[in-house]
Amino acid sequence: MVRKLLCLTVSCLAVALFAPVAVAAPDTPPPVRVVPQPSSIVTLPGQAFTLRPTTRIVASGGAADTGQYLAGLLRPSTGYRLPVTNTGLPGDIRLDLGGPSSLGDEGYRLTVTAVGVEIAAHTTAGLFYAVQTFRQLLPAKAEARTVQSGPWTARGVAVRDTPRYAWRGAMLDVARHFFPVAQVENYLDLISLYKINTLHLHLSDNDGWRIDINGWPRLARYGGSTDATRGPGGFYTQDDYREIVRYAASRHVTIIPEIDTPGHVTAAQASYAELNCDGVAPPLLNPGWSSLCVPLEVTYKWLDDVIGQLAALTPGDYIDIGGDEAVNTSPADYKYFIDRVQQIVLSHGKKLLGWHQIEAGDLTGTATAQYWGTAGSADDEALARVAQQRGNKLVLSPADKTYLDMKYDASTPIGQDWAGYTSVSDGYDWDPATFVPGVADDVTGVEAPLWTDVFPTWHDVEYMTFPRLPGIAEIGWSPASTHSWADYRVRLGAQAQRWDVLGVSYYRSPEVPWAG
Ligand code: IFG
Repeated sequence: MVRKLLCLTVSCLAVALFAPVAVAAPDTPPPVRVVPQPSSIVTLPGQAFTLRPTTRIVASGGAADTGQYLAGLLRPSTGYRLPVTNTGLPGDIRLDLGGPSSLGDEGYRLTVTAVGVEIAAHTTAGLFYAVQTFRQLLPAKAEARTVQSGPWTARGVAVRDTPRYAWRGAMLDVARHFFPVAQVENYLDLISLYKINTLHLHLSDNDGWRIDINGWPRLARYGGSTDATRGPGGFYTQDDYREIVRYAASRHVTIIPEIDTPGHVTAAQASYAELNCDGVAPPLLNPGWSSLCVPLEVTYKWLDDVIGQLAALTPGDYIDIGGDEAVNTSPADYKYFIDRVQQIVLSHGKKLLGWHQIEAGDLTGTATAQYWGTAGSADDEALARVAQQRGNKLVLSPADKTYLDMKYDASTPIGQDWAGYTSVSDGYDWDPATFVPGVADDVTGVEAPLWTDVFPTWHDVEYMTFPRLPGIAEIGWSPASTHSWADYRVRLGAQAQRWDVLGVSYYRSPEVPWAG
């Protein structure tokens, strides 16, 4: 009563009239805004977990590596010891591999309450994905590499999460412009933040050959000596490639190497005259379309060496042989070539992946076609149906939805626009189950290619990747029922604070309500 009387005074009225918008108290944990949206997430009112200096990460046996990974994420920003132990107490973070098999290869359960964090999964990939979700519940400054002030509080949630599609990919074109191992590993860190599990490396093209092949030393040393803008080029030694594969596996990402054939081969043909039908090596960066010499037997000896060495270096199931834009290869030669190269891939114990034009060949059922047609393209859709009839799976990379080299809009300073502009909402608002009519059951996932024909710098790579890649990641992971641009744009807006802390260049699209 007294307070009410006092509040009749002018000052109190003034405060009441001009009180600032309610600003969250400093220790209010951030709202729950996770990307990709989990298949089931419930916030627990009144519950919150706070990381403390005494907090342990309880992770034993097969879970210990993920425990160490989580500790590595949080020690620098919190300054806490965060020991990884076998036993724990209330208030600790527990990672448990005893989760039910119903969680599948990548699913997990995450429970965050005042008495601790419980993570359960059936595999280490599931534990890893739970960690990606948990880190998004903490303040963005948890991503810092130097000690920040707390508090380190996350709102209480109960999550049970499993992915919609098995294949959630990114592609980095290191042929048009070469990026060293450290930057590929940086990309792996960023894509795995959003539960992407496949990185397709476009290792060869007209403009460059980027992987050293024993017995064919000029491929990398000469074929990799420049790039699409006549820059210094570069290449991966086989040890470099092994390191990329190792690092990718530590982020639960499978590497798929692409050697683009029979087109896009100028760098290889410039390196070895014998790979040319006329026995004459073209100049590097020779303009125009190219084609391997299909009738020449040495072409297949060369391919067997290249594919055999890549297969030995690649734990993943797939070798990608490209197959796109074979403009200078006759249809008969193209079909013959696809059949030959498929036999080589299979002979090295791998499955064949290629752009959807490969369906012109007699593919076996284990091949997968990567669809890059734009919306409503009848010829491309016809090849997608051939894939379905053969039992080949489809990975969807429609150029007008997933090509990260497309400009956001007319004002984008870099990029291409042959498939049109791809705004953040354009890249998000589509469904792989209906994009190509009639092949829904054949779709194994999605992939976002970043072509670097016109991107010489790493800033360009990040600026074009973010903020669109998280949308492809959500399309690949989250249930179709949760798909909503109105909801997603708010959750995406909350990612910017993390990218600022991580030092990621990104386009602040006017479509997104950027938080902070
Ligand atoms: N298409 C070419 C790419 C690249 C791309 C740039 C495919 C499968 C245009 N092939 O996309 O090499 O140049 O947007």
